Amino acid sequence: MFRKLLILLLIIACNSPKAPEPVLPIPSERQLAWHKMEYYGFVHFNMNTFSDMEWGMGDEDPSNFNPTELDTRQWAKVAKEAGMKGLIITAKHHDGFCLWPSEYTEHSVKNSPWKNGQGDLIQELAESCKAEGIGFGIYYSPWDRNHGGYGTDTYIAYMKNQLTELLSNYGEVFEVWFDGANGGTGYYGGANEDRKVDKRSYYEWENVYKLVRELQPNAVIFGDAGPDVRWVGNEHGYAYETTWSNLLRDSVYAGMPEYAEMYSSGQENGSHWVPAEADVSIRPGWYYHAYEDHKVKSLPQLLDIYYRSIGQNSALLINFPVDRRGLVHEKDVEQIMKLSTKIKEDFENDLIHNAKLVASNERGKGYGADKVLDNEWETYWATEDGVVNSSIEITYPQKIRFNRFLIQEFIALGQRVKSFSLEIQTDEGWQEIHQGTTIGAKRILRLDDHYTDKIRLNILDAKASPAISKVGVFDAPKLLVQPVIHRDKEGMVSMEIPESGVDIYYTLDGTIPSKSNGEQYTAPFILKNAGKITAISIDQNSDNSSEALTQNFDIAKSNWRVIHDDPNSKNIIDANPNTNWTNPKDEVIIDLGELVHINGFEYLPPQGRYFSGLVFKYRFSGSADGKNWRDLAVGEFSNIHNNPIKQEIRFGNTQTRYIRLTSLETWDGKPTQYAEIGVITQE
Ligand code: FUL
Repeated sequence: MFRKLLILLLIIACNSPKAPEPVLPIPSERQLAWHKMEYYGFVHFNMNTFSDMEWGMGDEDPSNFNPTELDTRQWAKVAKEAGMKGLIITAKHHDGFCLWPSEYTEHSVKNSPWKNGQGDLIQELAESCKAEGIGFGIYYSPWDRNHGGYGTDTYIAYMKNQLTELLSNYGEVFEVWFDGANGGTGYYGGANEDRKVDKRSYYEWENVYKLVRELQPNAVIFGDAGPDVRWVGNEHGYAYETTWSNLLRDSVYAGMPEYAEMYSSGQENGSHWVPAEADVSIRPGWYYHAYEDHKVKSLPQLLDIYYRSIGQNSALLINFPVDRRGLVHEKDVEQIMKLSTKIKEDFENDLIHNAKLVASNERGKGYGADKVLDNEWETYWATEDGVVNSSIEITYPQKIRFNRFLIQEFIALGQRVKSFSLEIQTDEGWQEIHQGTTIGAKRILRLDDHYTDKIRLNILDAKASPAISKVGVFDAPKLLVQPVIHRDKEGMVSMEIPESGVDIYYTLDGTIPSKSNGEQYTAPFILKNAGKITAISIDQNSDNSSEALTQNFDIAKSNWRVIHDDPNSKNIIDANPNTNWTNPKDEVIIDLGELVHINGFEYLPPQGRYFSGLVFKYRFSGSADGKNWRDLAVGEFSNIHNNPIKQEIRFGNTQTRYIRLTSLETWDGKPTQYAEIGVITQE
């Protein structure tokens, strides 16, 4: 009996083809485990949170670190609910302040009022991540603007000691994140000077990596040059149309100036497996600043990031700038949850399961087209050796509608595909709807709606026979967000939505638009007078719609003129919030072109990430002839620095042709800046 079974097994084994040969480089076990995480969170929280900085100098007083409601469990819960598989914490940023009571420095939580110096934030977060069942990672800045020995051997010993603490005392770590930004001015124990280091050799990276491997053998090490995971080369969260996990690793070092341009998308002939990780903050800054509360990324922005990172062969690391309370801010929570809901919706129903699959070539038993159907990483469709040009035909009993197509390579055998295309069958025959280059761990195509009963994925070029572990077909519901309404200086109104297959309807009487009420927006139109526009997005294929948005507009600024020689002064009446003007003087006069009844004025401060010269104390005056002035309002924009949104000041109705805004004091004493100035004519 046993002999018979053995013979049978032998026959089966002889008939099953061998797996394709790997194409080097290939991922290590730890890298493969990391690839499966795909999406995880970053937390930037330490001294900068309290000094309101992005890069502290290193001379900050530990007594400033004092969160009032710190709750690392809330962070971990948010990450978990958002679908993230782990959290990485800035244990020490460039300013050198340590979130754990390190034995090797006084510059840490142990000298802060938080928990009377008895707290250990790293411990708390490690426990919270464990309790929520997500991974725990450490960001450690090699650059240290506090340490007196930075630039010498003493600091390298310090760094190793600290890493030993971090990687020995807090359980399993999934990723160790080494920042490429390093070397420059700093406090350095009181020296207050500029210290440059040789980024290639100073940190003794080989020894540091050895230490990490010893203490955390399963952790991947992140750096510009890997060794395990590399930076994607920008802080917008985008990978590239062509993204190789292969990297010419020996040509790269952390912080090299030409990295982003030359290396960040990987190389087809890269020598080592060093996949990309796209890092991006949910707000403009990495650290919390109250003045960015109104700049949390919107769902369309976050969704775009998701598709351009995870959908382009990269992991995604989204940062939460935890606030001074010690909590992920409610606005950030709201947005990240919107993203996770949308992702779930988009990939809820994989239409591949209703199809019949036929491959143009199969390696044999165990490597058939059906292997792309299961959700197993380890099974895959592969062609015979030497057969590169190949395809899978996906046939449905009747026409389906789809707009997303997902492909995954079996990366354990290396990244193989160099180019592919997607076709659908139409009444006129096959029609190509997409051409792509790399696939890698995951590739997701965002497409217009297509109706067909046959889809064909063609592998056009590859390094060897392709090995595809998953293909997915989805009909993602439309992203129904409120239209963005813009009106220019001349009063020309335009509206935008991020997705095709969705229409915009609007009204001018304040009623809620629908397919039967109001107008469909098809082209820009003129609205010179003051008025309100209410707009909504409606799915063409259903009656699903976004919430309605009502936006008030005052009179168009078409006849206005800034009385100033500087050509940039016109930026403040161009109806574009992204153009500014810095006024060398304290006051600015605008000619409205005719006598106008006004009830108030508006000031929009600059909207860029770094701003100065925000008007704090103001005087606003009006004049019929530009000579005799009357003050209409004097006051202050109390919270403008924290919340630099449009300021609206009302006063009694008055008729004026010229308006003058005098900046009695700017927030930081710098010359006054404006994005826009406007008037309020409506009651
Ligand atoms: C950069 C740092 O300089 C930023 O402050 C932030 O930590 C970001 C994730 O990496 O290189």
